[in-house]
Amino acid sequence: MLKGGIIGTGFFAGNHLNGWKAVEGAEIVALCDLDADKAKAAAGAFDIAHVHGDAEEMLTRHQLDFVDIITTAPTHRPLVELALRHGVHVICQKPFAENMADARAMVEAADRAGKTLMVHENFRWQSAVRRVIELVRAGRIGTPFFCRGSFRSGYDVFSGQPYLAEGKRFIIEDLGIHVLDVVRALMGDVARVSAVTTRVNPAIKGEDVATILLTHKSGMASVVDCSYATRRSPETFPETLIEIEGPEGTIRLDAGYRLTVQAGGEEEVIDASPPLLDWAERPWHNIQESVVTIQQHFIHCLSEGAVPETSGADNLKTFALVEAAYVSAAEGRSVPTDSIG
Ligand code: NAD
Ligand code: 89Y
Repeated sequence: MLKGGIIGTGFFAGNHLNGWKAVEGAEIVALCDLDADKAKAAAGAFDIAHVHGDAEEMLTRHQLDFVDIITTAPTHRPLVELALRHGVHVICQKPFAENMADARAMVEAADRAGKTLMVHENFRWQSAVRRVIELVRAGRIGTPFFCRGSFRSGYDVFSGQPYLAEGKRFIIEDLGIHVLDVVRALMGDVARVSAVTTRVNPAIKGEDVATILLTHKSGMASVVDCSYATRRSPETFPETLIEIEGPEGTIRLDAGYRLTVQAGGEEEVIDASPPLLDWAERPWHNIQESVVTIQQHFIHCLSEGAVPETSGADNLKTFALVEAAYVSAAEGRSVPTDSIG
């Protein structure tokens, strides 16, 4: 049984704590938050014996195998480096960093320490998205030549996560990063990025609409579009809609988790609704089930000595797309990914 510690017990941490209860091969033995009240409340709710107000104290007092960092991006690098100095493996929430230099430094530090560093990039682990990835990887539509990943919503994310309204950057860094990662998982690595962004909501500081064209290294193209300013019915938060086309057919993940596979002259329509775990709440349940799946993947990789699919090193390639999209939107040009960082 691997022993884990949680760093950060804010808005999203309850999902991680619920998730860890279901994961085989790991248990959370301690948690910490700078806010003592939040830490105590989480420890009480999830029956965690050891509560700390400081991550270093937690790491010193307990013989942990790993930490799960559930804080926002500005604290990731110091906390990841602290954990690595204490010789533990790390799973860290997205966005991995505030900039490419910090992201690279964390990956290098993990390499030097000989520890596993995985980014909690969970959207590609949502069961409906995973089905699309598996169908494509199995060759069901042949080598894809086009993909669209789309996340359009008017859901109020700011009341739960007020910091999202305050940053200079918003939707690409917070949400588009997931869709970019899913499209990378489906279509492969990216050579160039072009993006157009705008802010519709006057009450926030960053962009809430982004349309991004990716040119993959294969020469094929994808579109990633995301919006938190979309008023439409049905409200699809937090679903990522996908269409992907190959020479042998097309796969579509539409609103309501309706998965349509048209290939080899046949059509199959599948209800790919995620399970509603006993602690989960609609509409967050697809994100919540993916938390359990990615945590189980992390523990599986630690047990087997395998490299996680969304390792820190892998995530550098997704993070570069975020950086390139912001440069493209600011400068009105197509940005080669190898010019980033
Ligand atoms: P939050 O601000 O509500 O919580 C973060 C907590 O970390 C706070 O309680 C804060 O006091 C604590 N903290 C900060 N620095 C600390 C330190 N040095 N030591 C100990 N505790 C510290 O944030 P949140 O909404 O829970 O989001 C956390 C992260 O999760 C963000 O990066 C966000 O993007 C991400 N997130 C991911 C998903 C997903 O589906 N993957 C969904 C929501 C949020
Ligand atoms: O922070 C975001 C995430 O990762 O998933 C949805 C979210 O909570 C709001 O955009």
